[in-house]
Amino acid sequence: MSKRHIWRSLRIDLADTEIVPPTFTALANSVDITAYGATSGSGDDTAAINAAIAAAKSQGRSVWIPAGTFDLTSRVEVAGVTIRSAGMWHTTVRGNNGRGGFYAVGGNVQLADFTFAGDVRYRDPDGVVTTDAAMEGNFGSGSLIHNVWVEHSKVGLWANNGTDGLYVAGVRIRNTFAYGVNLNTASEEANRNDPLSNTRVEQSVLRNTGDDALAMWSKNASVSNSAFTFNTATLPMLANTSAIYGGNGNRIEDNLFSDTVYTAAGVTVSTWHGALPFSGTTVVQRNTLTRTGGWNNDWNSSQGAVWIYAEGRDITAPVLLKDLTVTDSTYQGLLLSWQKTISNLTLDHVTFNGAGSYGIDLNAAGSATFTYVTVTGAASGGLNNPSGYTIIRGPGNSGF
Ligand SMILES: [Ca+2]
Repeated sequence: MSKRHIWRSLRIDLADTEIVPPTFTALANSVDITAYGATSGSGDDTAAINAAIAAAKSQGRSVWIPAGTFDLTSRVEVAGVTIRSAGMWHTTVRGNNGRGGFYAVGGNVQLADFTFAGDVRYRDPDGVVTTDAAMEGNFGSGSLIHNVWVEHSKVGLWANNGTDGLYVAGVRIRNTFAYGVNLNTASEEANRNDPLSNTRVEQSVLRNTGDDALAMWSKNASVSNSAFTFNTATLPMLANTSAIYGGNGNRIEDNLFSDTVYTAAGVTVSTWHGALPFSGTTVVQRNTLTRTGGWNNDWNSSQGAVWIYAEGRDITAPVLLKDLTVTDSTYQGLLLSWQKTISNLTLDHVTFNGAGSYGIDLNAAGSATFTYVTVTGAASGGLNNPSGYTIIRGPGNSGF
């Protein structure tokens, strides 16, 4: 999409401004895609970019995408290659007819300093793939994605089985039709049992995603030792600003989450979606949640700003909720659901300021420890505990 927006309507809801940096210069000794037939502007550049990647790999060089606009009509496979560009304001790689993107098939993939501008205008039906993620695949060790701007793709980053040691920073993902980032093991391919490990997404901004802005999903194998840190996620049109479905020792830390819309929480920790069991300690700390939570028409029920949802399996491995500020939640501040056991849950220094229903709503079996947890301004009251959930009260609690 155009990077300069002109509003002709009478009201502006949001404007982003920033100082556009100058174009970066090509890395020394890199392979320029224009030397392999890519041309800025019209014309499919998929073959040229593939040729440049092949040449770069054979020569031990990196790929350079200069300032300009280049077109993909299908996914480009990447492994063992660095692709750098003139900057997200200067180099645009466009998708066409819903297709195009970068598909990792191994380690040492570096993608940097460009915009991926898809033209996706609808969400794929379940089980039917007619559109591509901007970035997808198994990003093996040594992989790095930085300063990439994604618009109008199916998904921003779908990193799956085999991804290990991927570091993502400085990415902005907006206006996708499904996830912003999903670190998952849901591959149906031969690597479906490979785990995903040691991956971190930070200092990134996600807005108006069509599903979870930031998700980890342990489907066929464990997602472990991975983290979402120092990100800002707002306005997912569906689902959560962040979610962890199963997995081992993952973390959501130091993020700003706000303004969820539908079937949504600010942070979800759940065994939903066929997730494998939790193991290790799942940590959610130092996050700020503002106006999160949402309504689910399918269930005719609400979802809390912080939502621990034991669906397919109990959640009995430790979950730590610490140093959270949860403000003006649409429904509950904290919701535990539904009917299975949630134990080894700890809340430490969690503040619930304002909630559209209960501050704390407990609909599960099990027990949790509450220390320095405060509830104020909850419309329906500080606590609802119809399930007789065991509250272990430490010091410093109030309002529930
Ligand atoms: Ca072209």
